[in-house]
Amino acid sequence: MSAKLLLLRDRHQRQLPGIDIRGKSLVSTFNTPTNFPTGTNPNAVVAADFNKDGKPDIAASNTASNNISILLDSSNTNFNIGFSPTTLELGDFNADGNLDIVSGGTDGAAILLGNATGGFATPTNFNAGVNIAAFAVGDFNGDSKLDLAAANSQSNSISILLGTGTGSFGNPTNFNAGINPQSVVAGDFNADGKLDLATANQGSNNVSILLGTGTGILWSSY
Ligand SMILES: [Ca+2]
Ligand SMILES: [Ca+2]
Ligand SMILES: [Ca+2]
Ligand SMILES: [Ca+2]
Repeated sequence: MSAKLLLLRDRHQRQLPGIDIRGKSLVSTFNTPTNFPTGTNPNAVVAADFNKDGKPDIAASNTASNNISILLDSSNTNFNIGFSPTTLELGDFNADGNLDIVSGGTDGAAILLGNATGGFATPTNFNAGVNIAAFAVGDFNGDSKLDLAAANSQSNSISILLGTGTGSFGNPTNFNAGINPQSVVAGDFNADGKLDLATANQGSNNVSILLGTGTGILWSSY
């Protein structure tokens, strides 16, 4: 039996502790997908261990059936949200230790509060504006409660929705972005300890950086 030993070297060509993969192929076998049913026209997925069994689970948003599919090891449950979703994100918005799901779309937004066994409460709709292309999750005002940033694709803006810590959000406050923002991500881009946002603007071929003030107010600088 041939032995394979993967030798790792650093940039000075010094040998690092190797990974002994005797008898094992280096080639991964990702060529046989296994398919699981969702709702109709799923367009986004997120992975997390919703039922805390140590194995990742899947949530998918379905644009044509207006629902969110939760795929656990042994079950597949759909939650109707009452609008066509375009995106979904995760966070523990009511700080109970269980992951929750927020989803948005052209006509609304909803939150699904999770429990410890992978179940979710009936979705609650909230006002986040219209034409939501994407959400980013973060604590934008530094109160330790998770907030939302929504990319509003048709109004060329970003909305900040401050979380109450109970799974609800305040009314959206809008800030200018580029044209047709399709994606938004949070990060501290100027290293001042306050979360900022970056948007990908499909209509203006650029990225907007909106600097956070730490109060939930953003400065557009693009
Ligand atoms: Ca799991
Ligand atoms: Ca939660
Ligand atoms: Ca907050
Ligand atoms: Ca910053």
